[in-house]
Amino acid sequence: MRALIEAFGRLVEKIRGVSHIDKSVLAELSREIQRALLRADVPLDMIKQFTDDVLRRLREGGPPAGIPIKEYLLYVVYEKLVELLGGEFPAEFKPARRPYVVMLVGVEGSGKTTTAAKLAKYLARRGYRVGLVQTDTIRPAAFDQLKQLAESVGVPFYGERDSKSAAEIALRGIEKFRNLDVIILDTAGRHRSEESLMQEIKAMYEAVKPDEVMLVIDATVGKQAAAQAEAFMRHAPVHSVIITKMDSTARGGGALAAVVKTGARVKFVGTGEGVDEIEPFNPRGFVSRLLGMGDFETLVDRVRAALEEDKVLQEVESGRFDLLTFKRQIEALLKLGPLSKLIQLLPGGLALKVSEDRVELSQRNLKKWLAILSSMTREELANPEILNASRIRRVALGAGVTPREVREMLEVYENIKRMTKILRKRLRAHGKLALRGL
Ligand SMILES: Nc1nc2c(ncn2[C@@H]2O[C@H](COP(=O)(O)OP(=O)(O)OP(=O)(O)O)[C@@H](O)[C@H]2O)c(=O)[nH]1
Ligand SMILES: [Mg+2]
Repeated sequence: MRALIEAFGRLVEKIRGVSHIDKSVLAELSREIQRALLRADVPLDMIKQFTDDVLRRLREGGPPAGIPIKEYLLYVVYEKLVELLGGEFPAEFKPARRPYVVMLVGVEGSGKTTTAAKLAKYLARRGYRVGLVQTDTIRPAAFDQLKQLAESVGVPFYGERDSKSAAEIALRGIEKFRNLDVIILDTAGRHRSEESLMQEIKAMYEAVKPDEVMLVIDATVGKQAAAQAEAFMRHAPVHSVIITKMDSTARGGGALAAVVKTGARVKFVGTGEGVDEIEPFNPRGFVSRLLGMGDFETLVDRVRAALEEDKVLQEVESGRFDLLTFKRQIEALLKLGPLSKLIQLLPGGLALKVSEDRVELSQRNLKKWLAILSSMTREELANPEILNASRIRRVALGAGVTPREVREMLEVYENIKRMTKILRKRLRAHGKLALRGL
């Protein structure tokens, strides 16, 4: 993981040093991105796709006004990395019924037994009553290993030292723990062959019908994780994946990306040998750490708000400016602070006129307007002219303001709308921040 952070750290440094964008800067960045992803052992086709995507994003449009080019580059790389690792999803573990049976599967030494104990502790801490069942009848030490781990994390254990059938042990374990919330089944990883391992897993799956099959994959296999996941998927459904040993390799990123590509969902990552070293996997958090920035969310929010503003400007430019546009503009303004481009672009005289109308673009006013706009229907937002006295009363009531305040806001909107003609001319003169043609 440290080597991975270093590789991405170099990329971030390079981006921070960028002062302008041209072909050679893009080529250099793209090489640095490829180096970092190769280091992480991301599959080659994914690397190619990734850099193509990033470059396309940059060519499609430069940074929105007000956002320095390097911040925009960081934003694009960050967003694309999050996407590569599965996008935005909450990695929640929610036992849908009781008892909820989790079956851990994986090749020999991937970390199943350790992970079973980690998961048990993680869930017990969150108030679930958890039981651990050892079904590994092949490795002689497996029984004691999990029994001791269960004791150390303080959850009940079930196992049968001399039994031969894994499925039968599992069923008796589930019966014994039927009053608990979550039952975690550990399985054998050592087998004569991959085929016999898969056959046992298949047989056990069919006998036990667990609620969730979790595949445990060692991060050091890197992009091979995809083939491993697919092999298991051919024999039993894989509902979720845990990637272990993230602490001990630079290849964890590649393992994650490769697994995501198979369509499986990574729910947890293991980050050490200790029973506490497990965490829910969350692409945003992971990428923030990778890029070594704690405050990424603010950067992302700022760039998103600025992009939104650009979109509003485009709508103004194309002559569309209804209350929906106005509402989105206010939302963007609230994120960006009061120095909006829209206001900056207002012809001086008109800006003055706006303030003469007692229109103060204070945060307080913006919030009030947002409340007013939020109590309008979509129809009203798209067709402001239908807002008659009774509709205005209803909107005022919904927003907790007076009808007069609603009318004031509508006046401001009308004013700005009237200005859009002039604004459109200005925008054309302003030019577009095009990176097209690179
Ligand atoms: N550094 C590190 N080591 C881990 C992690 N998870 C497991 N290990 C180590 O990996 C080794 C194998 O772990 P086990 O839990 O016994 O693996 P297993 O899949 O149960 O192995 P078999 O039952 O033989 O198939 C042990 O030395 C663990 O301490 C992790 O997240 N980080
Ligand atoms: Mg084991």
